[in-house]
Amino acid sequence: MAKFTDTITIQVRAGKGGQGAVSFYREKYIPKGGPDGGDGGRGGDVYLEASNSFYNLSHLFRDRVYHAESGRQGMGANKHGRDGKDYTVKVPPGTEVRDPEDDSQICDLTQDGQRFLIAKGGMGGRGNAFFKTSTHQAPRFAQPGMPGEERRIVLNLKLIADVGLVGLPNAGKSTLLARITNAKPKIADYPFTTLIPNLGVVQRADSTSYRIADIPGIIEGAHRGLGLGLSFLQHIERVRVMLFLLDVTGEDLAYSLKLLRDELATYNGELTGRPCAVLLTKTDLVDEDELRKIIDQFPGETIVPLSAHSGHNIDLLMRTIDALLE
Ligand SMILES: Nc1nc2c(ncn2[C@@H]2O[C@H](COP(=O)(O)OP(=O)(O)OP(=O)(O)O)[C@@H](O)[C@H]2O)c(=O)[nH]1
Ligand SMILES: [Mg+2]
Repeated sequence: MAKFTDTITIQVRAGKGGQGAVSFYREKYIPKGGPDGGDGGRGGDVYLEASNSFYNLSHLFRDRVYHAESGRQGMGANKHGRDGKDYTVKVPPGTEVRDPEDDSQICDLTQDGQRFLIAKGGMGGRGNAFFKTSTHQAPRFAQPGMPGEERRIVLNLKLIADVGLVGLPNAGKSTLLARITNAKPKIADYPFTTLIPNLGVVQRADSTSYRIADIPGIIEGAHRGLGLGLSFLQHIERVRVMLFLLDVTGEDLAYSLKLLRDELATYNGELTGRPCAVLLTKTDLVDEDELRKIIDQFPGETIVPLSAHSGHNIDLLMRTIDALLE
């Protein structure tokens, strides 16, 4: 299982500028040539770039320094030092960057290919040729390169999905995700099978698509850290549509729905105002009469009874999601 990393602190350091050269033109029989020390190269910059090739931050190492190359020294014969190469730290779209000092947001990388200059390289130092004036023909000094910018940053991943699946452990969230998207999450008959959020893409016939996030199951007291806690809820903070999954074989489903909503509200009151539907899962395990009684417990809700196993009402679900997304 791929390691999932939500938050990581790293350091970035841009390249130092190269030292300017002190050099004098020398040739046989010309004892006193003028200054010809070239400038140092510019230090490389460090960029952050969002890339769809990454789903998490596990390719990065905590507290490691990611650095760009320094500029090279200037040389004689007015040769400038080479500029340092830039360095790009790639992150998944949905990575928010914060300053650990005051927790302010530095940038939010949401789109594939979006880049941000996070540390600027130092200027190269001027070589002594630069300092030659009419009164000062032979300067014996050159400038040092300037240091590159250096900072600590916090990368905070919030998966970008349009639809979030929320439910108690074992409700059938991952099974549904596997049924309707390209994702291959782990599915098993025990709670807390899903330990890390899964993301799947639904391809519509008209070749448009949307993304669904399946997060670990939520239990009562999650906001106090019970179960896997609510930390994973940050991944559905930005979804537009919320789907609450209730296993029809479970006890007191109306209470379960209230519990899910209460836990979400404790995390972020705004979440419960989003368009949502209640999915009654595993309908293949109950008969029609039982199902009728269960549905009647949810007046006023948008209900989709379905079975990811038999495929019952999966088409209705897809239409319901489309309507909610609109
Ligand atoms: N009969 C039946 N079983 C189902 C259906 N959907 C899921 N299950 C079973 O329910 C169990 C739990 O499914 P998961 O998809 O892992 O549930 P989950 O909500 O992702 O669980 P956690 O990740 O632990 O929160 C598995 O044994 C599934 O095979 C269904 O439509 N019908
Ligand atoms: Mg799961």
